[in-house]
Amino acid sequence: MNPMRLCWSPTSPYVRKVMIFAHETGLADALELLPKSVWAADTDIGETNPLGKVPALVLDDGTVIFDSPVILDHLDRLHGGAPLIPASGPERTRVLTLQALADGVLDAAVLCLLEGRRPEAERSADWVARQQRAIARGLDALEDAVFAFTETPDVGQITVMAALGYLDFRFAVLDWREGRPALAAWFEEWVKRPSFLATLPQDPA
Ligand SMILES: N[C@@H](CCC(=O)N[C@@H](CS)C(=O)NCC(=O)O)C(=O)O
Repeated sequence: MNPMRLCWSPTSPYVRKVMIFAHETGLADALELLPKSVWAADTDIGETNPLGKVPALVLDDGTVIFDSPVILDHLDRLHGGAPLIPASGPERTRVLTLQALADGVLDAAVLCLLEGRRPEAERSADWVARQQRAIARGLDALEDAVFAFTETPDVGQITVMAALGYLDFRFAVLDWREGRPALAAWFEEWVKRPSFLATLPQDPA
């Protein structure tokens, strides 16, 4: 059987989310990593993912799946442990909404990062402020959501790990912990997990 191949980058928080999931479920060794520089002018990522984004997962039969929620849904059916996406009911909806919330915080943070990479004259302070408001509201909603977090990881909490890890990596200046003590206390414990430590982002040299 061919291994699954993951279009990967060392700094993408969505890739990290997939890798945290893989470590938590014992699937990390089942993934062959294909490094992709999605922002390079000559990137070939579009030959695998028509949207030109990582992560994308090439299955053993050559089928390509994306984006990260779909990849996690697929991987959740491949490991032998308890599912990290609840099968049904309100708990499934809560966990998937938590994933969407943390993904949305990430989307806004990535938009801020990209705006900062545009030539100065083309940058919009209003656009950045709009994204920063979305990040702040998303974090406030996460602070309110912590009471329902469980002792074991699920796709929602894994996405929160990736999102908060990304804010620390790229936006330490936002000081997201300020005014969000429950979220900060939760994260302080969860950064100790081997899955988090094994997937720390690194800017390429
Ligand atoms: N919704 C997607 C987002 C993926 C995404 O935006 N990846 C970024 C890297 S952090 C990317 O490859 N961007 C390239 C581009 O937008 O052209 C997911 O959850 O997988």
